[in-house]
Amino acid sequence: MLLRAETIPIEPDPGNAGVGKLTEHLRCSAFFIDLNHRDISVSGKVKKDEKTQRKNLNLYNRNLCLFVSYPRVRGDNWGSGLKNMKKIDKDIGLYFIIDSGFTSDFVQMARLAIDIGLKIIQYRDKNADASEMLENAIKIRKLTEETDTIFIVNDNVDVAFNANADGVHIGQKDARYEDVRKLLPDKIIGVSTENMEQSLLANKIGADYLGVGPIFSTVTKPDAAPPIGVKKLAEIVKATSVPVVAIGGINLKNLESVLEAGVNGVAIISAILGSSNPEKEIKKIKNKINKYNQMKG
Ligand code: TZP
Ligand code: MG
Repeated sequence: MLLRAETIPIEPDPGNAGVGKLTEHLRCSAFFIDLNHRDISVSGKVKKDEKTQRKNLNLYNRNLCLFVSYPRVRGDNWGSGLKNMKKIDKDIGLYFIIDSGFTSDFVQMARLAIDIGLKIIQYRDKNADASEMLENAIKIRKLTEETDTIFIVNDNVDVAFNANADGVHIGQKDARYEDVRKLLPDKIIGVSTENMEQSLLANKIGADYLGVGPIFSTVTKPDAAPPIGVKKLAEIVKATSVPVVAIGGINLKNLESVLEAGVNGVAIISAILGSSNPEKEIKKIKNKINKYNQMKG
């Protein structure tokens, strides 16, 4: 299947970092599409050696911005996930983030999470370039495809699109929600928020869920905002209507205090991936959440 690619000049947009980043991602999308469909290449000829082709296309992408036509424009549902669309509900539980800062065993971790029956996993990779990310995301997609586990890609809209993930999670400095929604009309879009104001806005504009935090201090995200604590978290839960997933420094010890805030889910990285036995840790956290929910009726 081919996506139409047009060349348009890159216009630096200092006023809107989100859109700038999105443009970068879109360029990558076109790059992958070219690689996947050998009948397109920069010169119009099919290159035998993929390495050479990658190099040429990288060079090409540095000079040109490729604009990719998306499902609505194309009038079909490619990339929209319609075939096996998963929706997020209020009972999220443990939202496990498979983070490249802690593991490179993405597939193994995804398999663990699926076998344990987690509702959502996210692939977060601050080390890989978009091509590596896409390769990994496609592998995780394959695993999650026939299961009930929702698969979310962090940050990279193009990777989520091209891997046909169930959704994407964007932060305050990533592409803007409105732009992402246009590109991924039917997918789940989660938005990170750090305070009440951002949470109310994300809730209002239609985010499918909020990732609120950090709740406690965390070493996993060095550029995270100051921790907001569970009291502020509870206020945000009360003031918003979409599911709230708490994130940042959550572990078995403080888990109950986070659940007391009324959240729909808890996103965890280091308490699981930094432990000697991630499987055991996931099970313990899941059991604790289940017990809490049963107790609360
Ligand atoms: N966003 C806010 S805090 C955070 C992210 C991605 C890191 C969460 O990791 P951890 O190890 O569970 O504190
Ligand atoms: Mg982000």
